[in-house]
Amino acid sequence: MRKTLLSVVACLLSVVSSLAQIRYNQVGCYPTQEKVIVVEGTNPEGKVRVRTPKGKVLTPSVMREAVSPWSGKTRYIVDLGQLSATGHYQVSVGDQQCDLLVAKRPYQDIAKASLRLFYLIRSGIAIEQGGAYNRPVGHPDTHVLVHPSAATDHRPAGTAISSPYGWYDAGDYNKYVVNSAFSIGLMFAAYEQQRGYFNKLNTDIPESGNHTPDLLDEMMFNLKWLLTMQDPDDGGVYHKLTTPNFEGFVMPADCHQPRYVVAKSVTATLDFAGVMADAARLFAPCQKDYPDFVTQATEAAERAYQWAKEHPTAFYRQEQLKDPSVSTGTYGDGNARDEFFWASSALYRLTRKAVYLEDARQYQSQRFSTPSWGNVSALGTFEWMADDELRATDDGLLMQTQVLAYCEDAVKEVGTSCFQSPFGNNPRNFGWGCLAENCCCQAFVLLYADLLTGTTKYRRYALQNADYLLGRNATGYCYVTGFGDKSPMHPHHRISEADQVEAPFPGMLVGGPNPGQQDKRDMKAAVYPSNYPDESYIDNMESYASNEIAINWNASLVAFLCYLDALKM
Ligand code: 9MR
Repeated sequence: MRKTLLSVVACLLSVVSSLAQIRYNQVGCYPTQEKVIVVEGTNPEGKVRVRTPKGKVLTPSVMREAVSPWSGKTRYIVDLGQLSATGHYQVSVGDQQCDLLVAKRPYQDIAKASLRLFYLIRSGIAIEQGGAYNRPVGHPDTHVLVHPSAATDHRPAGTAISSPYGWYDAGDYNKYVVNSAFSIGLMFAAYEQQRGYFNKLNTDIPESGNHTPDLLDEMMFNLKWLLTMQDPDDGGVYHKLTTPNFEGFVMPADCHQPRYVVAKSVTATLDFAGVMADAARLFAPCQKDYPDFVTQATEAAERAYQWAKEHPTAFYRQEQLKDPSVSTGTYGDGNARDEFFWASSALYRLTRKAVYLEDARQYQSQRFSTPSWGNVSALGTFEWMADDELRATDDGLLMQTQVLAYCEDAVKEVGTSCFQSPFGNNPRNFGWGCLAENCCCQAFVLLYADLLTGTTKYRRYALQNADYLLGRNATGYCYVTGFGDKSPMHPHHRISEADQVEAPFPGMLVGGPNPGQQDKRDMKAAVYPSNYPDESYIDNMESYASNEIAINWNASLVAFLCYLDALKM
């Protein structure tokens, strides 16, 4: 009888413990970073064991519980303690185990991979330094047609122009000015506050041996393309370079649809002006490698801005395009105030012309918001924060207060959150591209705020978002390809799907949980496993709304992870 009871209890215990799931940062932690795991499924009190690299066994307790406001699931938050010696820690809860790495530079490899990804997605050249990911040239874009929506007397519809290079935007093969300019702008903002770090960062690209930092070389590959998107006759900038419809899942060299430049837009033109002004300023020390660029970029930026002033309501309206109609990404935006703010601020920093300062003052925002392709006002604020003269003005001081108010608001729910992180506590945190636009960008701003004010106040919270991103979350995914023990294998990324390599390109951040599920009706086989905001994710190549990759998302990953790696704490 006793034996039977014992075996029933043992059996029950094993069921309970096998339900326990450990959510943890699968990439690694700094020695002085907080080491928290989250256990789901069963209360692990008394069952958590940590074997240190020296073989000592620790028995940490549950710090608190939190119930998910939308799924009702209970999460147990366990602080493992300091664990400050470097090495591998074996953490177990019942029969579940994981390996937590503590290292001096835990984010070094993943930070580098996040930037190197941009090399792998270069268009118009053969990839020859990509190892298993080498591929022949595709999309030369030396014969791109002017779409009727972009026609002028000088360039009637059907005129062929050359518009090579640049990065592919995302899972698709098109090149979009709004997103390209934003991505570079964000990485420039990161670069400006951490030049020492970036000047040493080597991403093994063809330009690594020149005199320019690799980050700037990589940006130049896309800037060269951006310059071709400006109409030389009037200074306006085409909204995008695109095929009429998305290509199939084939390699670049196998794509043969005609490519077009389509309508000029005020948002693309202002983003172009902002990023060219930044580039003209930041490439000034790189004349050896890029002798004519500063003059060219300065002129291009000023002309673009002028065009935008003359066409303030030229918003991109894809539904109006015909002969052919176009169904690819829109990057549509009906408000250009934030783009005016960024572009005029960047142009003022470059030229010190009063007219740009007047405009920047007029267009500045009332509050700081997370940088995104659709709202670039943060990039304008970063211009003010990085410029000694602007930062010290009344407006500059006000903007600094707004950044700090944003940070305070971001961290206020950490103590009651399910995953001990600023990101992920509100259903609105989740959506298309949320891991970049909300998680990484928020963390980047927290680290940026520390640099700005000379404190270390917010780094703890930024690191918590890293924990979330890299595995301490509701799905248990480390959302960056090639890192962690459970990471996306089937991103919505044409090259990764069509090449003969099983693993996707490393260093790609997927969009992440998206309860909007806008792709649901297009998915033939895949089915979302859950409708809960933070679990609405599927690692399937059909899922463009939760599992795509994109340059703006990887730009936020670069900004965030490189700052983390630069902390060296
Ligand atoms: O990142 C964009 C997201 O904010 C939008 O909600 C979504 C739908 O318009 O489009 C996303 O951008 C896509 C672009 O339009 C085309 N290339 C792939 C991009 C990532 O999904």
